[in-house]
Amino acid sequence: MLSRFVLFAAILVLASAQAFRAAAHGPDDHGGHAHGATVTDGQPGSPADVKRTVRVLIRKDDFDVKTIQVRAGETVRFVITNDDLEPHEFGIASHAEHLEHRAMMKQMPNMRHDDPNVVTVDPSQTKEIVWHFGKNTDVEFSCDLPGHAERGMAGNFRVMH
Ligand SMILES: [Cu+2]
Repeated sequence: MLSRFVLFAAILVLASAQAFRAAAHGPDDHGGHAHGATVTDGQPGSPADVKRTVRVLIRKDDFDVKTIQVRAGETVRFVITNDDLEPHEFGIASHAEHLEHRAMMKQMPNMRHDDPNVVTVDPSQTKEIVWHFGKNTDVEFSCDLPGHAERGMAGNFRVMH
């Protein structure tokens, strides 16, 4: 029974991780994507293209910012520091992708991320994401650990054209 559960869990993680990671592939991959209209129109950025750094502080179950303004086509370095006493995530994705990722994290609450668009940040730790924004305005950041976004640990990117 145990091994069957582990196998099932592994398949679930693989399937979900692929779905979430699809967010990182950029506009060229949209054709094969199953999310419909809401797909993150962005991709991992190159550090050489970074002209702006945005610092995000996590304290007491929340981010210190609720809206981050970016320009379409801009590459931004996010430096995320966790001043809380428990781990949190900072992830960049469309609304639909975040919902999907939250459902996965409910099944696998201990799963950790060091992906191009989502990182797990331990207490007192700082991590970075370099992200190149596309033109799509449906881009949000949130902590998708169980219950966190639902309690308000989420915010929007305002993509300026
Ligand atoms: Cu959190």
